[in-house]
Amino acid sequence: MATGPEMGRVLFAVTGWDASPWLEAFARLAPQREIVRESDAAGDASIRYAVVWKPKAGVLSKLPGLAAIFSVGAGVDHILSDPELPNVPIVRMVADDLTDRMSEYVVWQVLDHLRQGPRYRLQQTSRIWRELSQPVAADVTVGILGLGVLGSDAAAKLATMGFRLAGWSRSRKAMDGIECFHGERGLPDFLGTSDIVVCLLPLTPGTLGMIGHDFIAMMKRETPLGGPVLINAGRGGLQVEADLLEALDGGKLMAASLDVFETEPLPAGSRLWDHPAVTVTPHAAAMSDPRKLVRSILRQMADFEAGMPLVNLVDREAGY
Ligand code: NDP
Ligand code: OXD
Repeated sequence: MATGPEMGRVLFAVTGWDASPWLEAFARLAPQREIVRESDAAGDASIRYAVVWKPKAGVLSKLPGLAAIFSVGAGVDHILSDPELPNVPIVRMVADDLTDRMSEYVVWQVLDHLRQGPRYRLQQTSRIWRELSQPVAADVTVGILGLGVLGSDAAAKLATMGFRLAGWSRSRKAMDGIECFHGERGLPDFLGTSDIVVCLLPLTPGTLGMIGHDFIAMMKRETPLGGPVLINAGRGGLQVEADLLEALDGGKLMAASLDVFETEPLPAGSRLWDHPAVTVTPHAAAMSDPRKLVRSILRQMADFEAGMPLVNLVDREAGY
């Protein structure tokens, strides 16, 4: 393992997150590794790594010694959007802690819709005592957009509860217990079979704005829940919120749980906030916990310095 001067310095640059628990974790787990903040970084050739969330455009291009970029999140759209992004490997976050948290969110929201949560909450506000029809999990197909690290784990956890499962990915897949669809041509059949659609897709040029009018028109109309349900914890850039609201108002979409939005924070004036069929969470489906994630970032840096390859690399061409 490298020590002293061979050990690369690290730029830590996050926008919109509290940096202090991350800095504390770095200091506790690797006191010998120097962490540099953005204000001191420009032109520093001794910085070999950047650990980032939504880094400001152009910051990374000013690091002449940069060898790798680490995303503290699973998604990397916040990095790839930099027009001056240097051509170094990008490592995205893959960690059991993050995966477990996302699957908890997905199971929570799927069960809430299965058990008529949004309607019971409305009834409660009017003191209405009325039992609603109640399908069981085995009557309901949950379709997962994105069968990657997060989508496949959420599917496995939903399967243990008895849900029927469908999945959609870019490449063809065969997965036990999941009816798999892929590519643009597989989307209509996937949507036609899914009662609850869960989006765990990355934001790429191929997925931008895909959950809009045409997508909703392809969703299954007759479902055991009374209509189609959408859960989006992927990225807000995938959804067209005006089209979602129109579909919710017109009953084409029965309900939606949204964790991510076109603009974040969700503007106070958005009608999504108080739509009775919408559950809003503030991009909190799976938080990145520094106590769990810093260790794995440091391990990769040490492995890299010992000559081992980086893992969980982003395919820039594909955009994720
Ligand atoms: P992965 O890269 O492991 O999986 C991505 C999946 O999406 C793959 O199955 C991939 O297909 C599929 N995919 C990508 N592009 C397309 C396309 N154009 N058409 C069809 N399928 C496509 O990512 P993760 O599962 O780790 O994470 C998914 C996303 O979840 C992240 O990118 C991030 O945006 C979001 N996220 C949100 C969080 C939150 O708190 N709300 C927290 C963490 C992540 P294939 O298998 O063929 O490559
Ligand atoms: C992520 C996120 O990409 O938190 O990990 O959105």
